Amino acid sequence: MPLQEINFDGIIGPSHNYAGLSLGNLASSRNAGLVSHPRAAALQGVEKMRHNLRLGLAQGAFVPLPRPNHEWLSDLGTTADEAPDTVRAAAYSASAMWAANAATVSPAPDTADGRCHLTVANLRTMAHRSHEWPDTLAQLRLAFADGAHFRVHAPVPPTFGDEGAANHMRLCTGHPQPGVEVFVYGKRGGAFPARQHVEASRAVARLHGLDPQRTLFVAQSEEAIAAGAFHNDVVAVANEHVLFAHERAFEERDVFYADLCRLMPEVEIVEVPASAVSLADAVKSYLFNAQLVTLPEGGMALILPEEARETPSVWSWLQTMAAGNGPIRKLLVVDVRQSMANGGGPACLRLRVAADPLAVDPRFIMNEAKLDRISDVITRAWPERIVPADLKTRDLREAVEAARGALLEEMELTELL
Ligand code: SUG
Repeated sequence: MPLQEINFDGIIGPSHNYAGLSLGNLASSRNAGLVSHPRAAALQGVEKMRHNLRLGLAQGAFVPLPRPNHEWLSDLGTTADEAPDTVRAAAYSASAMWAANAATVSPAPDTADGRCHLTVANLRTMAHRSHEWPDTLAQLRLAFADGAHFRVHAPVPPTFGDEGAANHMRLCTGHPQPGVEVFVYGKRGGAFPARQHVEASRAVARLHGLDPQRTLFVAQSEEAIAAGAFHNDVVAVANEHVLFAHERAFEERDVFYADLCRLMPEVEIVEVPASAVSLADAVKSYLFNAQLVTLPEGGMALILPEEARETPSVWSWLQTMAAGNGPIRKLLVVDVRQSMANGGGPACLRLRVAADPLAVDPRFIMNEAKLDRISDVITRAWPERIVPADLKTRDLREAVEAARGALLEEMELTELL
């Protein structure tokens, strides 16, 4: 089978809760302490995968990580019972659902050795995300074990923050063709942290054996980070030859666009002016956190969160765009509200890997029957709701651990237990 884009979604874990852990992520801060609904959240995620399968797209999934993370708590000299509340909440976070932060991926046509390279992200800026990588690495090494096709790298040293594919875009004339890889980093973010360090991006590009002539390092605008765009994928997304971005996404927009046009004359830049959609509306609606996909019948679609349809400036701009002559013709809306309330839209929930699906461990590749079985486990085993005080209880801990165990049994992935 030829190389194609596979979207791997993070299955939303049974400990999904709103702990307000991510400074600079406005939804996370705003919704801190709310009651979460893990079962509904995970079912929303499964329905998004089903929606994409029905479009004829290749779909994969990653399983939730072990929560609470006892190993991490033990490294901190504590336990789930004794840890301070914020540390306990960090140990319980289901944040690995946002698979766009799992790793950076360079498909085989771009790399020196002709293999697809993945570097797991160290996620060092946020405590609750900094302990994801060892379990994510184990999972990636299982899913992409075929050394003839894949090389999976350990994270770059935590001196430099790396947040994975959320700060990386690939432009190409078609997925099997060599691409231009764009690494977006942050310098400053006003009161908020800039999570992606340029040296981490440069290290990933070197480890992946990318051609320096076809690799760009682009600074995210300080204004965008300060407005709540804690990752580039909150203000820009690319697919094949199309870049869809907010006018204020990049620090030196003109230089970036000129470089891109020089390296890829076929590029089409669909830019949303700030006069039509403010950065605040872009962040609130997650317009750019849509999945921009190429449909099997041709043409591109945006898979948008409901919040984009509910934001008048965004929806009216989208309607005009889709009716015009541009490359994006279809607007498809999905409900991922539980994830959105923690700042994760449709694109955050997936990691794109352009590869031959037959080279991937089949346990991670989805079809409708598998999604039915996964949703049965979720319906049976995921907690219906979590209030912050529940994290202190043995009942919740046992329920969360049993739920993950049941899913791994169902997916025959018990080596990840
Ligand atoms: O890292 N939210 C995640 C959202 C990640 C979205 N990913 C992309 N943009 N690709 C984050 O800020 C909130 C957890 C909490 O507050 O409970 C959280 O981690």
